[in-house]
This record gives sequence, C-alpha cells and structure tokens, in this order.
Amino acid sequence: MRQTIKLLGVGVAAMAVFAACNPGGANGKTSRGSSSGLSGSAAERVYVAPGEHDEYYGFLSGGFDGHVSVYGIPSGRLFKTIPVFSQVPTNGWGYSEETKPMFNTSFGFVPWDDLHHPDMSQTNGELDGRWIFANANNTPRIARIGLNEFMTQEIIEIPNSAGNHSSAFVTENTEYVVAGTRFSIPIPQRDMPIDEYKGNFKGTLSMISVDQETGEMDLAFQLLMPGFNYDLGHPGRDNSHGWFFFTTYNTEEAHTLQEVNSSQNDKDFIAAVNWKKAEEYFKAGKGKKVPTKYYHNKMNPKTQTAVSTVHEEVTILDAMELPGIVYFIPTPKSPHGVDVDPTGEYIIGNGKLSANLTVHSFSKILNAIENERFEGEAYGIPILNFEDVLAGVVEQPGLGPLHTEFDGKGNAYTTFFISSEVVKWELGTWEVKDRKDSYYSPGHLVIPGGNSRKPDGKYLITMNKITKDRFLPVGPELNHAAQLFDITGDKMELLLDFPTVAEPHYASMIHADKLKHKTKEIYRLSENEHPRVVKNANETRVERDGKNVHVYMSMIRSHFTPDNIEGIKVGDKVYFHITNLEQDFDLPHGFAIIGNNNAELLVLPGQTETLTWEPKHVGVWPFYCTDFCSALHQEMGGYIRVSPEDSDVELSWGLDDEKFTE
Ligand code: RUQ
Ligand code: CUA
Repeated sequence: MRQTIKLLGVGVAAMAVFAACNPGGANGKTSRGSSSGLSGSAAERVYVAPGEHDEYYGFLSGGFDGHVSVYGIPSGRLFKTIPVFSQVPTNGWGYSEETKPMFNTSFGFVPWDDLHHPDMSQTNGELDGRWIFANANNTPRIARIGLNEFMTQEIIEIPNSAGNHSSAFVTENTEYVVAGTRFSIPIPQRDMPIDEYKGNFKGTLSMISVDQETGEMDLAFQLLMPGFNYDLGHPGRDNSHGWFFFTTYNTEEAHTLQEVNSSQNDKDFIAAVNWKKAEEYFKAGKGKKVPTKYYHNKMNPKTQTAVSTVHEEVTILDAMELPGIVYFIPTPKSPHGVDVDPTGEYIIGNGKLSANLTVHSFSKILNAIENERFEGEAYGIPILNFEDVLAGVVEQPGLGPLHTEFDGKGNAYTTFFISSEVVKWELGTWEVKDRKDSYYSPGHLVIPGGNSRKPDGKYLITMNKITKDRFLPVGPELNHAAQLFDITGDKMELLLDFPTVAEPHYASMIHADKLKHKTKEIYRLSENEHPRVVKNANETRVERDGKNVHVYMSMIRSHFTPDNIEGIKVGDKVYFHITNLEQDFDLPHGFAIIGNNNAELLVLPGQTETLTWEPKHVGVWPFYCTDFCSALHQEMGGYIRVSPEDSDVELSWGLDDEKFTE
C-alpha cells in the first residue's frame, strides 16, 4: 500500500513538471496514455486550437460501413460521414423518396456495400478537389461524390464484374475511372459447374469515362481478361500516362481452398494495360456489343432527386485477342497493391508472400515491348521477362507488404501487415532508410496527394486492420485505428492515434486550401426545381389521389405549415413533401412522424425531401422536427388525425386559425 502511494506520487509529480513546461494543454494526455514515449512537441503538432482549422482534408473509406468519412488532419477530428453505398438514418439517405433510386441495381434495391478506395479527380496529374470516386466491392458499383456539396451525386453499376476491388482509380486528367473485378466469373453469367472454372471463367477491367464539366460517368468499354483475380490498380503518370497497372493473383485459377491453391505460383503478374491503345480499338469499332443489364443512378442537381436509367448492353474488347492492349509482368508472390511513383517510371509490386519488394521500370517495359522480348504468353497475352523490366529490389524490408505511397522527395513508404510496420525506402538505391512500428497490422497508407505527380510529403497516415488495446475497451467489436506520422524529417515520427469509422481501406488527402472555398453553404430556394417544392407558406396544401395523399409542407423556424391535418385514413399512403424555406447556412430542419418505417428526413436550407408514411392506427398522431434548430425547437411539431378507413372526415389542414379544405 505504501509503495503504491509512493508510485502515484512520482507519477503526479512527473505530470506536473511535464504540464508546467508544456502549456499547450493536450500533452499530459498523450504522454500518459501511450507507451510510445511521445514528446511534447508531437502533441503540439497535432493540436488544432478551438475554432482553428486543420491543414488537410482526409477522406477515409468506411469499408463495410459503405461510406466515406471526412477527417481534419493533423487533429484527427471527424467532420462528417458522406453517405454513399449504405442507407444513413442521419439524413435519410436511401430512405427518402429522392435518394432511394441511388440504390437501384440489376439485383434490385441494394442499400449496403463495402467501400474500399476513394480516389480524387486529377488535372495534369494533380489532385483538383472536384470529385471523389469510390468503389462498391460487393455488388459492383462506382460512386461519384461531388466535393461542392460533399454528397454522392452518381452511382453506376458495373456489369460482368464480381468483387469490384481494383477500383475506383482515376487517370491523370480524370479521363477515366478504372474498375477491375477481383473475382473471375462466367461471362456472360450462366449455370455451369464450379470445377470447370479454369479456362472458362473470365475477368473484366472497366473503363468509365468522365464528363469534364459535370463529372458524369459513362461505362465506355470493358476489357475481357483471363480468369485471374484482379486485386488493385493504379494509373501511370507523366511518361506512363496512357497506361494502367493491375495486380493479379490466383493465376493458378483455383476455385477452392484458395488460401493454398492460389498461392502455388512463384510469380503472379502485374498487368500493364495500354488504355490509349484500347481506346483506339474502341473508337475503331473493334469492340463487341454484348447484352447485359446495369443501372445508372444520377442525382438531378436542380430537383435534388435521383433518377435511374437501365442500360442493356456494353462494349467488350477482348484483350486476349486484340494485340498490344495488355502485357503481363511476372511479380512475386500474390501481389496486393501496385503503386506508381510520382515520375511514372517505377511500378511497385507489393507481393504479400514475398520476402522482397519488386520494382519494375516503365521505360524497360516499353523497351521490352518494342523489341518483342517475351518469355511466353498466357491466353494470348505476352509475358515480359522479369529480369528485363526489373528496376530494383528492396531486400527484405519487412513481412507482408501491402501498399506503397511516395513523398515526392525520392522516398517510398510501404506498409507491412505481418511485421506491423511502415518502412521508408529510397527510390533508385532501394535502400531502407527508416522503419516504425504501426499498431497493428497496417493495410493502406496515405500521403496527401500520394497517388499523383505531386505528393505533399508532410504527413503519412496508416490505416490499421487490428485495434486491440489502442483505445479504451468497448466490447468485442472495435472500429479500426489510424496513425498519423510526421514524415518531414529523416525519421518518421508517430504523432497521433485516432479511431476510424468501421474499416478504412484507401484514403485521399488534399490540402484544405485547394478545397475549402469550393463548398456550398445552402441550396438556393429560387433554383429549386423539385416538382413538389413549395416556395413559400402560401403554396402549402394537401391533395388526395385515391389512397395516396400528398402533403406539400414547408418548414421555417420554428413551425411546419400546415401543422394540423385531418381527414387521413388508415390504409392511406401519405407522402410528406417538405421544403426547408431557410436560406441561412447550417439551418437544417428534421422531420419524423410516429411509426414511420424509414428514417427521419434532414432537409437542408432550400431543399425539398419526401418521407412516406403509412398510418396503421386510428388516432391523433404527432410529428416533430428532429434537429435542434432554435430556442423554440421543442415547439416545432404538429398533429395528424387518422380516421377509420370508411370515415367521411373531410380532408383539411391549417396553421393557427387558418384552415383549408380540398
Ligand atoms: S485493400 S489493405 Cu481493399 Cu485496398 Cu489493401
Ligand atoms: Cu426545426 Cu427543430
């Protein structure tokens, strides 16, 4: 007992000294909670004082949460979760009538997905802050988030794909978003024995063109590929612009016990895809139009309503028949990430099961192709000679490399899942310069502008697959963890741990100055072309159309118009079309009604949103505003009288002493 007291005393004294010489305030916390011995200056470097803004935006994928979350870096503060592939109750994404069509697919309404790789649009190989593209891994789709409003504006389904993992990566001028299938499948899909996989199943790589004005996507064409697994991809840049690189594994074409049977070959391939060549073939009409079915869902910015279109065919170019589109580069062993350095010359294959990191040279690849130095072919696709195109090898840098990013100063940084570390090495000399433990088992990492010609080598974030004891225990299910490193010096310095939303895979990071001035504050009511909009309280009304009742309602601090409605009957379907008349920044109102089987609406200033309600019981039922909007927020509500199905109560509505009938 005496000893405990003594120890405590020492601790308190040490903390007091620490606090005294570091008046920043946040320091005591980090030094106490961490075993890494952070210095006070590390704490200062992540401290963003109240009311101050962060230097970078970080867009982290949510993995199986289906969203993209927006963090301030270096503080690690979570600003927002942008709804993408999963329904979100916070604002009714996927529940409101306006947003439901975003989830239409050829499999029906699919309100969930597994989002892995957000990648930002580029101009001349630099991040430009216009859009973020992201993939749905499970039911193959690509989404486009508009950074003017930080909202998903478009989702396109990818046919002939399964496990849409090697996506959504953007070419240097956002000409295309590229999406590769992880799992090969029968193309077209058909009923056949699984053990006839080999030689019969196929993969596809999809080229989705992007309209430079609106950002709208269009599935231009697909490349038909051998039945391997296409794991990740990255675009060439500068000299290698016009090319795209994909990792493959399961070149064994195994269909069962893949953990053993897909790891037999000493080398798998990186597929070097000459997409400019493919584009020429496409324009020359060398593709085959193949029947298929896929959905394309777009938000109309004027009505703020999503519209789905169904497409019935896609153009396929057979890369196994058309020469010059694809070359295979042998790469040890089951490579996961493939990363291209800022100059476009070095292509790094992160072989999960390999002792070394392999770096290929783009100029050597071109040379070998020109001289037709091939060591063989696979399904008609030439295989280059490993030694011919090798730029260098990083010898034994760690165990289980997954992904590499660059600082723009000649260094590369690779995450190692098994040895749980991030390793800095030098391009050209292939020498390891530094290594730091990362807790635990990092997957992806991101450096601002990392996937571009101009990375900003200030910070590095690892996104870690295992959290364990990094934070206070919260039961068996944990969010993943991210770690922020300062990479400005010779040695990396760990600055901060922060929890993520679900499981981040890739992330995109951009300097705040390139983005913050572009974001919208409100939707202009005068520009609202929603067919059910009301531009002022005088336009509010209720209309019956058989069993469907349309309520045209407005909201403004701190009432709904109308707030009393009678003449609704059990068995009706009531559509509340609600317009928020506010035109001030940050003044949403919410809407919920007892027993609604969906989610609330969060209606932003100038927007119209629709909630559907099917009254089940006779009675008088309240509705209310869900977002604390003024001192009289608790007063912002109303009542709906629900009568029996056969009642003859007249349809009427009103506010205060004004009352209207149909
Ligand atoms: S993955 S942890 Cu989905 Cu990009 Cu590599
Ligand atoms: Cu409107 Cu609370």
